Amino acid sequence: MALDEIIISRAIIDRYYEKLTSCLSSDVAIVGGGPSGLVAGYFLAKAGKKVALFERKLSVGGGMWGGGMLFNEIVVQKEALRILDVFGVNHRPYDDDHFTADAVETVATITGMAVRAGLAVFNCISVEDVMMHPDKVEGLVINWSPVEMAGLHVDPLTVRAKFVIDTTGHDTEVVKVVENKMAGKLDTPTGKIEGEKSMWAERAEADTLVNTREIFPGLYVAGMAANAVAGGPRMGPIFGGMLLSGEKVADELIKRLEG
Ligand code: 48H
Repeated sequence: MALDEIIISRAIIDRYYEKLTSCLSSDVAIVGGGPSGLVAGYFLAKAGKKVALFERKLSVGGGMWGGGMLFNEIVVQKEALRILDVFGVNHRPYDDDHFTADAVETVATITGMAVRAGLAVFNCISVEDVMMHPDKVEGLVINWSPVEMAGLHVDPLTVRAKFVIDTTGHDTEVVKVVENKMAGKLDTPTGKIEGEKSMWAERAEADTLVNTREIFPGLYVAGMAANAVAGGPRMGPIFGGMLLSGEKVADELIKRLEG
């Protein structure tokens, strides 16, 4: 065995460079590695699409790790169990309508399978803007999260994508950028972000699926962001809607890419 510190460094730099340069142009760029983004990434990658996911934090998983109020169990409704089954995540019934799964197992398993399917995950990178060629979102403007956190004046880099998905959760960060720069042009009743409403789990879960769609040419919303943009309610720590939303946006984009 002959381990060399410089080869270790070179191996990391080369491999990362390979991964990043191969994603300078992709079919789909996903912003936010919560449950909806990870599930969307899995199904797109599984279908053979080139797909990159950018996550601001060091770890993906978004709001799923903490279950409800840090009790790390999640609730999933019957309709979404088939998605847990795709990943082989264990679940058990609590009553006829509510099922539970371990939050840590769920995030770790979905993440592992998504990366193995071909999803390129870039953690610790924040999306700060979009690339837009006339009136269509065509990519993302990215920078290291620590640069953003330190408030350093460092110019970003840009990646191109045929479609972008905003899965940034409650904050709808990508849609906010588009709203600010293309006043009144979102596909919502007011042309703006309608804003998330208070808790109503059953309604919110149904709305999440309906609201998962293209909100501006080239820009889709999924997960919690879909409801926040459309003015739907929040749902609390039930995650079936997030999983189904990730599947729906992937299905729609696979059709668009192949159509
Ligand atoms: C890079 C970014 C940026 C950025 C944010 O919040 P998430 O878990 O998203 P969803 O929609 O998949 O799941 C929502 C769920 O976790 C939740 O909050 C629920 C069900 N709430 C109900 C309720 O009533 O409260 O993940 C979003 C991810 C996070 O990891 C962020 O760090 C990341 O997006 N992110 N990544 N660039 N600009 N903004």
